[in-house]
Amino acid sequence: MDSKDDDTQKESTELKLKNKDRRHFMSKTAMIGAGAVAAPLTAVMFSSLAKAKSEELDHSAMVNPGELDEYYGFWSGGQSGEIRILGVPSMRELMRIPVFNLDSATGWGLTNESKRIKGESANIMVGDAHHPHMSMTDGRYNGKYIFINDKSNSRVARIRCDVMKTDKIITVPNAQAIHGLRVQKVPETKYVFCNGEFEIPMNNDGKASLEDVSSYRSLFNMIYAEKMEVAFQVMVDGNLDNADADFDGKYFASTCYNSEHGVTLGEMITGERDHVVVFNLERCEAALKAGEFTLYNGNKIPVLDGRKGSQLTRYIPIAKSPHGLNTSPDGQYFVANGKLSPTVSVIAIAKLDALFNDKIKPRATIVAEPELGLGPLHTAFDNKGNAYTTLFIDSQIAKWNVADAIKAYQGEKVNYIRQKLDVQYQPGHNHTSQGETRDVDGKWLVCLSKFSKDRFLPVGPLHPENDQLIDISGDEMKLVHDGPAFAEPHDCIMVHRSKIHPKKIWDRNDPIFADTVAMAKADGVDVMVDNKVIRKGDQVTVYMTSIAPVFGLSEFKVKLGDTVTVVVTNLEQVVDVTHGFCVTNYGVQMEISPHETSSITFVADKPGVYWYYCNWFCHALHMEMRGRMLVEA
Ligand code: CUK
Ligand code: CUA
Repeated sequence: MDSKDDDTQKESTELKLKNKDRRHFMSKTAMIGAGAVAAPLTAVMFSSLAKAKSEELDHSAMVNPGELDEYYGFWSGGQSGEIRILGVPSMRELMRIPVFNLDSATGWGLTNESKRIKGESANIMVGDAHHPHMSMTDGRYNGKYIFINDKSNSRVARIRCDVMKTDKIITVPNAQAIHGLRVQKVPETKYVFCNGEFEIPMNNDGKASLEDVSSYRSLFNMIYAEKMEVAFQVMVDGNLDNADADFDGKYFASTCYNSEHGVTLGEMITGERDHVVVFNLERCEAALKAGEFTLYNGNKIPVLDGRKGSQLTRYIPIAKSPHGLNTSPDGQYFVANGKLSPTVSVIAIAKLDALFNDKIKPRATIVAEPELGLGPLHTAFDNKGNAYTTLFIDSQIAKWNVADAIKAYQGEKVNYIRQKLDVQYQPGHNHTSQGETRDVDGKWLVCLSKFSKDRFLPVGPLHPENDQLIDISGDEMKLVHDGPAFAEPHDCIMVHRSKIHPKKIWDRNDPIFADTVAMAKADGVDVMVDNKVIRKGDQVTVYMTSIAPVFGLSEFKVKLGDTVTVVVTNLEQVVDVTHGFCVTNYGVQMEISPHETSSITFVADKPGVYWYYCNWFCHALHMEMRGRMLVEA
């Protein structure tokens, strides 16, 4: 052995020792105080900061210019509050869908159409979007809607996939911090369900004791997917985190931490065990019918009692502070990810009937508890019986075989770990192509890494995240692409392009701008033809058409203090010719795509001449596509 090998040998021994230490104190987390745990955990996370070798790119993932990707990727935009559409495998960003955020490019949050959709939360311009999931029929994506949560303002939004625009946003009452969100898979997405993560007093009206933690509750929320109304809520013990549904239309499961009802970090991690809570849909619907619910906070949403001992739920004890919950696409298992424990817990869905009929104990539903590494957060699946679990602290993805993990749990000597792949760095979610559906195809795995550290040119103290594409079609996982991403994709899905059929231009009867068109009609205006200014007192509505390179009106006159609504209809039938409407120095800006009508309302609070112009490049005479708003003092 030469000296270099010697060094390598020494290094790896040191690494092993270090790993042993790490595992040691991880196993003690339950016993040490929170401060003592948190600091060393941070140190461990960054112990692997040494620059990883750059990798040779495997060009099989290459999508040539002009070629189309095989999958649509829908990425949550985290704190940016939006959704992004990526092409996979190229990882090219195709579009952004503003959802909870204010969007300068499209005027989302400013236009009357978007304000109507945002409803009661129209004045909120921020969001924390985590979990985008597509509606399903018979356990397969149906291309209709994407649903996504807003943790920061307790909202759920729906995106219409025919136009790739948000069409409904609701605030979930009685709950705070809507986090885990999924859809009913079978027979179809009648319900979208989501967790109110933070527990709050029931009623949260400030009248009862605010300090009495025993009155705090976290709710599981069932929302009608078509109506986008809360159908009912289920009160639980503990804090619900992530959830998923079975492939039978019977059970929903959610990880649940803080069974201690703690309100500080220390209090939240004192217990040894937390739970997976399983919800029985049939029993919940029966309780609802029988009127076995309570109303809170003066609203009409029925709240069922699913606390420990309830017939609506079962609490399956697992290692404390679990995080992700994922259903295997063969419909057999719920996999709960340990986070603080190096294990994941595999629950056999086939045993849940017996559990609900009290034939077996909760722990008897667990058929495997493989030890995978440090910080398991989320698990994805291929079509060959393998699972892929992100290890946040180890900065790895562990590929493991579910059947072998079950054998090992029964005492057989089998190695269920197939491979561990280093990822860069600290992965949160991962997701396989169509991996949450019956159409799972075992081709691609995306790993959403929370830290990029040294992977890209430095851009200041705030770093991008790193979305990594991994080829899982062979026996070995192969990293094929790093993609920096702005704040902060928590989760994504990959949908085969055959499932989605977006419109090329707007349908004139689209409900998103139907109210605006109806308003015009009431004013005697046909928005496809007329260019008119209508005054009612100090309310002025300006109707104009747009076709490159002119607006239907080259000027309009208002008085200082008027409330002005500008309605622009894009008459283009040519694909991709989008116009903008923008009033200089007025903060007024919006997009109008072919055959769309958009409107925006503002107060003419500055006298003088203000040019309005088209801010989407549309024509050789785009710069000349403008007019004057004359504001009389
Ligand atoms: S959570 Cu972010 S890494 Cu909101 Cu799905 Cu796990
Ligand atoms: Cu119209 Cu630029």
